[in-house]
Amino acid sequence: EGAVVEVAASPYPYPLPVEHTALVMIDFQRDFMEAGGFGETLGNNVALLRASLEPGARLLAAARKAGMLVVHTLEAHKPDLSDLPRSKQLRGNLPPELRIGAEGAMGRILVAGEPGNGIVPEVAPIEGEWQVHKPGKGAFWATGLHEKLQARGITHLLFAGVTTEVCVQTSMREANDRGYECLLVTDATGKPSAAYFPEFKEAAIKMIEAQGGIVGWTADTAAVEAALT
Ligand code: C5J
Repeated sequence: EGAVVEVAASPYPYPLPVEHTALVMIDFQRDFMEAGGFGETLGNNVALLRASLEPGARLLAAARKAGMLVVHTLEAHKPDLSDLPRSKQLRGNLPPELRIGAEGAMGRILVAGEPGNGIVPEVAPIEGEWQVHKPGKGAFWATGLHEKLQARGITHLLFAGVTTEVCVQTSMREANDRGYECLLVTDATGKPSAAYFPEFKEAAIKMIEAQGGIVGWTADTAAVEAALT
């Protein structure tokens, strides 16, 4: 039931049932996009991700206008770090003062409620949009997100956010295995020249589309906007 529009996508057109589709904005957090956060402590050039913000904001506006459900995820640990596996805490071989939970330039690194853990203003959530704290890279592990989407009748997911090669790709693969029809919005995850690892991003897009869309579809923001208007 309800309107179904078609997005010009790869590897073939993507039917988008507006009332049964959610936009999932992955981890547009200061911890990944600004200096002094988790992304930078891992040695990344966080400025490279900022190209995702303009298309991300346009996509958000288009989804809101169409009345679609919007879900924002945050990679965020509880202040007592009870949801932080030891393996994740120690990964990277960083000194204790740079690990998750340590005090950084924007508060405790990757801890819920700290300034650095918040979503950047360009794509900030508004009243009524879901905010999902996730302890892992994927949005479906230990979050209850699948059950909530099922209860809401959501069958289709559009993915934007950072980083394509880690949290976006993990979440999309988790969703694909749970039966969702997934579409990666390529420029709203940073243009190919704007990822922590541009070559990983290009490869991620190819992996998704390959074999007849084995993980789902890809399209740019303009294609989604055109379908929704
Ligand atoms: C990472 C993320 N890269 N949001 N997190 O650790 O992609």
